[in-house]
Amino acid sequence: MESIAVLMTKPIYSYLQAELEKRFKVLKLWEAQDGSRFLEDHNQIIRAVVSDGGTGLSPELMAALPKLEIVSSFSVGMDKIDLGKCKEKGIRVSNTPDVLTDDVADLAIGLTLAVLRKLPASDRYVRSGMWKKGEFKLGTKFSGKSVGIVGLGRIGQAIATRAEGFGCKISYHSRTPKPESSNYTYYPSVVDLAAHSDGPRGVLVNIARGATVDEPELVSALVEGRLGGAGLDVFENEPNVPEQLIELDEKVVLAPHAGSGTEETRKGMADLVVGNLVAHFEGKELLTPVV
Ligand code: 8YV
Repeated sequence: MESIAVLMTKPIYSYLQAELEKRFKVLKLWEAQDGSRFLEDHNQIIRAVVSDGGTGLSPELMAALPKLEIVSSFSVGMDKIDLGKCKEKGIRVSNTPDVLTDDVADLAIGLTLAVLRKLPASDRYVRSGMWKKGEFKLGTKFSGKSVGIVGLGRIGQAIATRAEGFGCKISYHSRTPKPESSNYTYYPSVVDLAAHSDGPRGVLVNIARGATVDEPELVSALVEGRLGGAGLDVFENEPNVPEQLIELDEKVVLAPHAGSGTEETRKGMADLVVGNLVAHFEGKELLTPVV
C-alpha cells in the first residue's frame, strides 16, 4: 500500500499523519509552494483524501482529482462534503462516529456549567487576587433546570442522559419524535422548543456547527440581554471569532472547536480514518461508511 497516494490538505493531528505515513504515500498540500501546480502534478496518482470536519472536501478539490476513490474524514460531521456528488462520481466517504460521542456530550455539559457557574471568571477572580478584596458575583444553578436539545441523535441523546443526571427536565426538537425517548418532551419546531426553555436568563450552548446558529443575531441577543449567556465550541467562520463575543467575557465561554479534543478520542478517530482507508484499498467493507 506504500505506493498509494493519500492527500492531506492541512496538518490535522500528528498521530494520524504518522499512522498514515506508515502505510501510504502521504502528500501534504500545505507544504507545496504552489498548491494548484502541486495538484496538477499529482492528480493522476491521488486516490484518497483525508479531511476533517472544518475543511471537508471543496468542489474545486473534488474536480481537481479525477482518480479520487475515497474521502476518509476525521469527523462525524459531513456538512462540508457534497455527499450526493460523491455518490454520483462513485467516491466513497467515511467518517468517525461513536468514538467521539461521549467527549462532545461532556463538553456540552462542561460549557453549560462553565457559563452558569462562571468558571472562567472565578478562575480569573482567584488568580488576580480579587478574592481578598471583593465579593464574587453569584452564578446560576444548573441542577433541575429545563434543557432543550436540538437534534436527538447519538450526541444529543448522550447530552440528555448526562443532563438527566443533574435532575434536568429534557425537551428536544428533531425532524420526527423519537418513540424510544417518550420521557422527554418533543417540540415540532426549534421556536417552540426555545419558547419552552428558560427565556432571557437561558443559556445557548453550541457544540454542533457555527452555521447552525445565526451568529450576528446571537451577539445582538446577548448584548441586548435577550439571552442570558452562551457556551460556544463552534463558530461561523473558524478560527475567526466575532470581537463582540470575545469582549462578552462575563456571559460567554468560548472553546476552539474542541468537542472531540481528548487524547483518547482523537486517537480513536485517527484509527478509524486509517482503518477505513486500509479496508477500502484491501477491497473490504468500510468500517464506518457514509457513502
Ligand atoms: C473535529 C468535528 O473537531 O467530528 C466532527 O464533526 O467537527 C470534530 O470532531 C474536527 O474534525 C477536527 O479536525
